Amino acid sequence: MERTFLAIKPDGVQRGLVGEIIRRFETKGFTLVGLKFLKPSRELAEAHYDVHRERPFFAGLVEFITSGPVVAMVWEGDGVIASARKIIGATNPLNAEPGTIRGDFGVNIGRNIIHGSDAPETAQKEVSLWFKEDELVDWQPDIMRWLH
Ligand code: 3AN
Repeated sequence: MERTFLAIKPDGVQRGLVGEIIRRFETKGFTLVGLKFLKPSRELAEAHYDVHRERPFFAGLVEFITSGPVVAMVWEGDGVIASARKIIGATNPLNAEPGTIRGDFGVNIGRNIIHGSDAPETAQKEVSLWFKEDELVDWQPDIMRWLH
């Protein structure tokens, strides 16, 4: 089953959007298999954004992502990588469609609330960068079990 890495950035946490964001992925039908709340180290942040190392915004991006707590998550489901990117919306919140997380809550490209892996290779790399294998839980939702 496909997995993706999502992280609610310090602005999303500070603005009290954690519950709202998790709700969107839960109600879509994806399954949460890993969750942690942490203030990322500089080393972790630089490894995560390694592909952007040469970009002018790299230093500011690392500064921002290490400035406060982040909700790091792994979600599972059919097509979850591409679907999560749609739910998140365009990188620049001013271009993101209403109904997407960035379209509904974001204004600034440097403060765009949430990160989502953009492809299977990056998803795999980011999941193993942020989580140890034994921090991920293998389980299947079984709603009927609680209703009968
Ligand atoms: P996305 O997060 O939509 O995959 P990327 O991978 O192009 O976007 O960029 C990674 C992060 O770098 C973005 N989430 C954003 O916070 C930051 N970023 C991208 N472009 C800029 C920019 N022009 N100025 C400041 N920050 C940027």
